[in-house]
Amino acid sequence: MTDNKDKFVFKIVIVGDPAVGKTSLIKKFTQGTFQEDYIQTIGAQLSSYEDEANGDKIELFFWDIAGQDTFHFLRPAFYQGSRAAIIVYSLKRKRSLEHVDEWHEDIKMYCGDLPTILLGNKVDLVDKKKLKEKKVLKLVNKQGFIGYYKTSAKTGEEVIKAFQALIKELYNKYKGLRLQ
Ligand code: G3D
Ligand code: MG
Repeated sequence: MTDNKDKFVFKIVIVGDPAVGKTSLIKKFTQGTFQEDYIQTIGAQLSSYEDEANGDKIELFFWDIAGQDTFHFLRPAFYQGSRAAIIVYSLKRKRSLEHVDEWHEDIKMYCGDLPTILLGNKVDLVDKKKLKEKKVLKLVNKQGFIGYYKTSAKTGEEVIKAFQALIKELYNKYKGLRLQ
C-alpha cells in the first residue's frame, strides 16, 4: 500500500497594536509544544506548532512582531510567504479596533487576500453583556474575515477554537488544491 499522507507547512502572521496580547495568545495556543526563536534581524518572534488532520501532518510557524519601532523597514520579510493572518485588538482599548483596517491593508499589500481571523482579546477584563459589537461585526463582514472571536490569553477562552478554525480553513484550502 502506498502512503498517501501529506505534510503541510504554513506560515501565519499575527499583527495588531502593541500590548493587545499577540505574544500571550501565541504562547497560550502553542503551550505544550512551545518552541520559540527570536529572529533579531527582522524583529520577529517565531513559534512552531504541530497538528494533524486525517493523518496528514500540519506544521505551523507563527510570526509575531517583536520590536514595533523598527518594524516599518522589515515588513516585507515579516509578511513574505504567509498563508494566513491573525489580527488582534484589545476589547479594553478602543483605539486598537480602529487600527484593524490598517493592519489588514498591510496584509493585503504584502500578501494579497489571505484567510484572516480577527480576535478581540482580553475578554476576561470586560463585561461581555455591555460590549457594543455592531461596529466590529460590520467590519468583519466588510473585510471578509473568516472568523471573529472574543478571546482571553489569560483564561484561554476561545483561543483554541479560534486557532483551530483558521488551521482547518488552511488545511481544507491546501488539501483541496493538492487533490486537484
Ligand atoms: P503584545 O504581544 O500584543 O504586545 P502581550 O502583547 O502578549 O505582550 O501582552 C501585553 C500585556 O497584556 C501583558 O501584560 C499580558 O499579560 C496582558 N494580556 C495579554 N492578553 C491578555 C488577556 O487576554 N487578558 C488579560 N487580563 N491580560 C492579557 P504585562 O502586565 O505583562 O504587560
Ligand atoms: Mg509581543
